[in-house]
Amino acid sequence: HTTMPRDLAILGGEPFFVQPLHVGRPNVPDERKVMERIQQAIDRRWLTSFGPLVKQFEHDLALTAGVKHCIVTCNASIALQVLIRAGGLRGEVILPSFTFIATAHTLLWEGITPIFCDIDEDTGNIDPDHAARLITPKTTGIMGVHLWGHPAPTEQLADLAGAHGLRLFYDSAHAIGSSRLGRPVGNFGDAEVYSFHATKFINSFEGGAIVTNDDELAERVRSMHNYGRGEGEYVSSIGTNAKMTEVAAAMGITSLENMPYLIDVNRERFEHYRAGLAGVPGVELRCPSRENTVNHQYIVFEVDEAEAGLSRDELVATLLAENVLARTHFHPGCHRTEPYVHDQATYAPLPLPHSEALSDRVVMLPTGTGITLTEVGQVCDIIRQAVAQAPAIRAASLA
Ligand code: T4K
Repeated sequence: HTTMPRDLAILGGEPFFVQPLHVGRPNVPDERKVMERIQQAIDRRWLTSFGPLVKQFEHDLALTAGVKHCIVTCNASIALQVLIRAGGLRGEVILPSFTFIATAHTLLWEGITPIFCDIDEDTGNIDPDHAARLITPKTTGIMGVHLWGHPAPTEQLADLAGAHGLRLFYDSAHAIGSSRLGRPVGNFGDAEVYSFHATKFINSFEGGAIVTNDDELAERVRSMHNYGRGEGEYVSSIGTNAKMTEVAAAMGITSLENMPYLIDVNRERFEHYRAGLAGVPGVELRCPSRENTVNHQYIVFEVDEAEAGLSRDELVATLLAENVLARTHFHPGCHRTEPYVHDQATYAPLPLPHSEALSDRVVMLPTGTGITLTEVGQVCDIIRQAVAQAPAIRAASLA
């Protein structure tokens, strides 16, 4: 790599990067195509409510995932709320604590008690054996999460849900383009929800989608995301406004056209990080398990404090000082976050040692088109140098 020997910024040097490197810097597809599509929408005077771009985006997504129905929405949080209602969830729903807070909040927002489950530390995903121990007479469903785009143990979860007559949904906000045992995400459980927030590798500025192979559920979702209306003015149920705009769909369609290229970009950066971090004591890049093919939209490594000589937080502070805006998703876990932290007996009736341990070790690094391969190498060099100078960094952070 090109990094010259220098003082780390945390030890008094200049930040290596002048411009900050963000986790979640948007991938922007062919701008000309996006603008053309937006111009067409304006020319048509059809800006939202099931316009041609929204219909095309739904069609393209369904085709990509090989799924029967797709309903796009204004974001994934509202999509989860609509799905929770349309799917008839109530009482208690089991979900991993180690996820973005939206997975839990959307349940609570709908008057459901989220019950936090532990994870398998190797995969970061929900542990079905632990989930089984959380089932009570009030349980109506399981909300799995394909964490960081790595598909959850879908076979065991399907068995568990089937054995107890539970609904099985997936928060697939991270996982479009990933697959498990050759089956694309979008086809698991009763329905799945994608996110197209600007920080996701496929984005529509803001946006989400519910995908399902269940005809009846799709019809209810479609109605509820449009104020509970059916054909014409007929209202069949409670509903909300979760519709996507044509501008968002223009970005979404163009972004989705780019997905194979973006997965290559992500994979290339992942391989570069893997090579660059190889052999750094106490630093381990998280890799997909054998069953899964992943979109690599998140680069996550773990810090073993004893081996690295630095805590996760000391290493993050070192990176931030260099203008590498590393994140610690999803520290500290939903059960240790407001409002759940105040009533752990209700929300986390069993201890969650694996979620707590992993959430204290993870660091998320920049990837996608927002970082070059040279910069990836430089970020790795900073991490290597930080571990080599761990005693000095520790002394500086104690001073
Ligand atoms: N379920 C899961 C498992 C999720 O992870 C999420 C969302 C959801 C459900 C809900 O999906 P949505 O309702 O959002 O569709 C972000 C995102 O807002 C959120 O979508 C995402 N997950 C979550 C993990 O992260 P922030 O607050 O950390 O992102 P933000 O806006 O601070 O941006 C991160 C970095 O990216 C910053 O350093 C700045 C940079 N950035 C950001 C934006 C928006 C840019 O350079 N340009 C931009 O346009 O939450």
